[in-house]
Amino acid sequence: MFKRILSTAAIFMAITSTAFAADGNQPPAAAQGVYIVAPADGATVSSPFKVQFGIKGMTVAPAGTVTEGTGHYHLLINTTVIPKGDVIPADEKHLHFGKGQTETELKLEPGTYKLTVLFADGLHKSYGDGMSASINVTVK
Ligand SMILES: [Cu+2]
Repeated sequence: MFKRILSTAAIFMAITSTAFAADGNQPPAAAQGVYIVAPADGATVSSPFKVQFGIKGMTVAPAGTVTEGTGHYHLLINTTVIPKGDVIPADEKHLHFGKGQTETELKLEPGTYKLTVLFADGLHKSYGDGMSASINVTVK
């Protein structure tokens, strides 16, 4: 009986320590990624508003030359991620920041939007899902 309680306690501790490790303000496990610094996911904003991008594990560089480990940001508005290796179109739903900009001022009509940052190489070829991140915002 006592032995059984002990092993239950050991399992419980193993579970809780795993939970702490996953949860405790540590950087995510992935070595590379992009994210939207601002606005926050779920935010309500007034147009125009500033969108700021962030990256880890790769470097921002102007478009034109292809250098491994570098690329530039794209902002996708209410649309899906371009598959890895495909060239990102340039239109009103796919904005390129080919000068290496890390933020932009966005002007949108009132409504709800899904904003996706997508990183791509110097020839605008998508790095795919793993180098993208989305938020939802409401423009009032
Ligand atoms: Cu581009």
